[in-house]
Order: sequence, then C-alpha cells, then structure tokens
Amino acid sequence: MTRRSPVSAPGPLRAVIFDVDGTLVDSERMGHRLAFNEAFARAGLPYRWSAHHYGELLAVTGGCRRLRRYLVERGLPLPRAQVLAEELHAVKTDVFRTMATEGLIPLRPGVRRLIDALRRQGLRIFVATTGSPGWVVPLLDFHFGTAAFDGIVTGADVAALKPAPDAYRLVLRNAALEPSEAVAVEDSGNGLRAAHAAGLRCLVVRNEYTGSDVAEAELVVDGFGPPARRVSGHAPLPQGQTTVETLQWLASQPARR
Ligand code: XBP
Ligand code: MG
Repeated sequence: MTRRSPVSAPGPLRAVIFDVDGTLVDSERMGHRLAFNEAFARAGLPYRWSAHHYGELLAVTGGCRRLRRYLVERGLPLPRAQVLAEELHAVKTDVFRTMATEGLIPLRPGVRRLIDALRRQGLRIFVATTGSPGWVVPLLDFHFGTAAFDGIVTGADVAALKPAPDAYRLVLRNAALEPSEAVAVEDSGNGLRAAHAAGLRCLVVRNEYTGSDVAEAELVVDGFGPPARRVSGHAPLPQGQTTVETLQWLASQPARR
C-alpha cells in the first residue's frame, strides 16, 4: 500500500508537471505499440499487439513490466519471461527512439501553445514519466529542446513506477516544491493515482485509451484545445482552450481524494 503525501492546502501555482505518453505526445497506439511489435518480429516471435488489445495491456505501466506480464500469461516461467522481456525491451527502446528522432511521434494538439504560455508566465515546467530515458530525452529534445524543462524524471530514476507516486515525489523534492505549488497533467488512471498519492491536484486530458478510472481528477477535459471541452470540473477554458488560467484554477481547488 502506497503511503500518501499529506493533502496540501490550495496555493498559487508555481510549476506544472507533465506526463509524457498520451499527454504531451500521442505515442501509444502508433508509437510504442508498433515498436513492441517490431521487437517481437525481429526476435522471430509470433506475438503482435492489436490497437484494441494494447489498450488493455496499458494497465501495466512500464514497457518491460508489460512485456514480462504478457509473456508469463503466455505460459513462460517467470525467470525466462524476465530475461526475454529485458531483451525485447532493449530492442523496442531502440526502435522507438528512432521513431521519435525521425518525427514520427507527434505532440498532442495544443500542447506547444500551452507550454509556451506557461514559459511566458514564468512558471516552471517538469516531466514525470514511467518511460525509459533512452527515448524520453531524445523525444523531448526533438520537440522542445531539453532546456525547455526544469527537470525530467523517468522510470529509471525511481524504484516504483506509476501508479506509485515516486516520480512525482522526486520531481517535487528535486525542485524544492510543495505539492500545493504544482499541478500534474495526465492521461490515465495510473497517472492520476500517482499524482494524487504525491499530494498533487491533477488535470486529466483524455485520449482514446483513457479509461473510466479518472473520475477522481479535479478536472477532466477531452483535449488541450481548441476545442477543449470539460468532462468534469468547472475550470475556465478561455476560447475553448486549456490555458494557464485553467491550471491556476486547478491549483486553487481542494484536492479530491
Ligand atoms: C506510459 C508507460 C510507458 C510506455 C512505454 O505510462 O507505461 O511504459 O507505454 O515506455 P505513463 P517504456 O504515461 O503513465 O508514464 O517502454 O520505455 O517503459
Ligand atoms: Mg500517460
């Protein structure tokens, strides 16, 4: 059972912490999924993950853990599944890094506008992801330049992946921030639970793989916009967009947990 951080009082917004997969970038269905399938093919394995099945596999965060679980479910003994998952994941990471640096992993619409606006307002911008540094850093560098971020925490930096709060807690600790001074932006129930367990308020920006397990978020929208529509929560969305004002509203809300 994960120990929860104390619920923090609402405060002025100083920082925004972004998830990467499914939040900053549209990376899962036509990105990671294809890279996993390429790794299976190169290993001569018959497995292929369909877009629909991949949505279910995303319940397990971290590509290596996802592979290991899948291989165990196919009947491989755990030690063999662990070794094979690590081998496949190394290939998958190489394939995905190449896709990222060739521009095949697009930003979600509206993300660049929001990041630029946050920077203009002097807010600090961080990344907390369960993904691997082998592709996270090149991908962020391709789209923004890594100098765009005040800190990047990846799955390699923490003992436990989301839904554990470790990545968010490490960002807060490195940046000397209180949870009340930052908000998280996520796309999944696992990410939402990680943010909440770290004491953060959370905006969920839904995508095709977002499940019904995000109802506890302080705010849910269907995109960064325009057009962005509220799914739940009463935040301002000026001109149908998720803006700095939207995130300031989020920081002013009592935590819903
Ligand atoms: C994303 C993940 C990642 C990616 C694959 O979760 O779980 O594992 O699917 O990346 P979140 P790796 O968006 O909550 O961080 O293969 O490098 O793990
Ligand atoms: Mg995500």
